[in-house]
Formats: sequence, structure tokens, C-alpha cells
Amino acid sequence: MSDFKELSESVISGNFRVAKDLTQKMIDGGTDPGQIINEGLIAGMNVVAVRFKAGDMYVPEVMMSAKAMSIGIELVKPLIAASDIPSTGKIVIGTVSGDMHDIGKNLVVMMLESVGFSVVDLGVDVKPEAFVEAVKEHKPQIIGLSALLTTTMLNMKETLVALEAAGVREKVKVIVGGAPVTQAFCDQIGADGYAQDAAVASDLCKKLVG
Ligand code: B1M
Repeated sequence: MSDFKELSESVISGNFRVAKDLTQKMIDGGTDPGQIINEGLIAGMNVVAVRFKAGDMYVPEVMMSAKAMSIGIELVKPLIAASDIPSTGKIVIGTVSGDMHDIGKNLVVMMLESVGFSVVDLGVDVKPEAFVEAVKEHKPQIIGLSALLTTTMLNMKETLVALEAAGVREKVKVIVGGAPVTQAFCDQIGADGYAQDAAVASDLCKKLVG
């Protein structure tokens, strides 16, 4: 079995000790950090997603897989974020109110940091008012909203309404993303940009800050 296959299997089985050891072994062996993430950790999580959807895996198992993936990502993160690139801009990001999913959002954060953005990560279940406060406090050029549930993606609109009501909507560009989000939804709620994955999100943010 290849190292990548073995790593993705450890994510699928939720064996976080093996995921940690294999990730460290690959880092020590000089494997490209992007490949460790895409061909090992995310490849495993993609299988988990399909099995969860089909009812072949349950929430506790998925949480173990998510833990295995996160441990691997934490090890790789310094290699990707370590960079002397001057700040490209500032972005405040969070998973919207009612939503606890953060794996994809954390990948977006990593990608943004790797191209020199200074990122303020508000975490998960972020209320619209917390985004408003963060705009006032951190004065970012961009706000990033993530949602993984069809129910919570509606809170993206609520967040835009709160920014408007607080008079700070014109001060920031708002980008949206997450599995159920689409360009059509982005247009419908009046956000400034949509990205289907972390790499596109980083390109989009670079474009938005000019
Ligand atoms: Co949840 N869950 N989950 N879950 N979960 C989904 C999303 C689901 C599609 C599974 C399914 O049923 N098929 C489904 C949603 C259905 C729907 O709304 N249509 C679902 C459900 C129902 C639930 C619960 C309600 C289950 C329950 O309790 N009965 C519950 C809700 C909890 C809550 O949030 N209130 C729940 C809980 C959980 C866990 C805690 C077990 C765990 C989350 C762990 C964590 O995040 N720390 C979990 C997981 C892991 C998943 C799946 C299996 C995988 C999500 C993931 O991490 N994908 C997921 C199935 C799926 O997605 N098909 C599922 C990997 C990640 C790299 O991809 O997040 O899409 P993704 O991010 C991508 C892009 O979307 C994009 O870039 C990322 C990287 O390229 N992106 C952005 C993301 N955010 C972005 C922001 C941007 C730009 C791009 O700009 C700001």
C-alpha cells in the first residue's frame, strides 16, 4: 500500500495515532505538504463523506475520522503557513451561526495564510453580530462565511443583513463557501464572491484585494 493510501485509510478508520505517525513520517521524508493534505488526508475524508451519506458510517465514527484528519492537518500546517510573504490583506472568517463544521473552513484558512493573508478565525457557530463586531475591531478587507448545512446557509443572508444594518457592509467584501453553497446562492443573497474550494477561495481573495 502506498503511503498516501495508508494515510487515507487511517482517516477513514478514524485511527488518529496512525494518521499522526504517518503524517510525521511523510513530513520527515520530505513529501510535499500539499500532497499529504490532498492525496492522503482529504482523500480519506472524501470516502468518509460518501459512506456517511450512504448511511454506512455514523456520527461518532465520522468524528473520529475528522479528528484523525485534523491531527494530520495541524502537523502539516506550519509547513504551509511558514512564509516570509508580506501580508496580502486581512480576512475575518467563520462558520455561520448554528453550524459546527470546520474542517473545510480550516483548509481555507491554511490556504489564505499560505499566500500571505492575515486571518482572524472566529471559529464555528458565529452569530451575525459577532461578524459585525469583528469588522469594527479588525477592519478586514474581506469576510469569509462557511456553511455545510442547507439550513445554516440561510444564516449567510442574516449575516449580510446584520452588516448592512450596522452600516459596515460597504467596508468589506463578503465571500461564501461550503458544500451546499453555489454561485447562484451567492448572487441571490448579494455576497461578493463564491469559492467551491480552498484554492479558489485564495485566488478569489487575492483578486478582491486587488
Ligand atoms: Co455533518 N453533515 N452533520 N458532520 N458532515 C454533512 C455536511 C452532510 C452533507 C452529511 C450527509 O448527510 N450527507 C449533512 C448535511 C445535509 C444538508 O444540510 N444538506 C450533515 C449533517 C446532516 C450533520 C448533522 C445534522 C448530523 C446529525 O447530528 N444528525 C450534524 C450537524 C451539526 C451542526 O453543525 N450543527 C453534523 C455533524 C458532523 C460532525 C460533527 C460529525 C462532523 C464535523 C466535524 C468538523 O467539522 N469538525 C461532520 C462531517 C465531518 C460531515 C461530512 C461527512 C464531511 C464534511 C467535511 O469536513 N468535508 C459532510 C458530508 C459531505 O460534505 N459530503 C457532512 C471535507 C471538507 C474538506 O470539505 O467542508 O465541503 P468542505 O470544505 C471544502 C469546500 O466546501 C470549500 O473549501 C473546502 C476545502 O476545499 N469551503 C469553502 C468550505 N468552506 C468555505 C468557505 C469559503 C470558501 C470555500 O469562503 C469563506
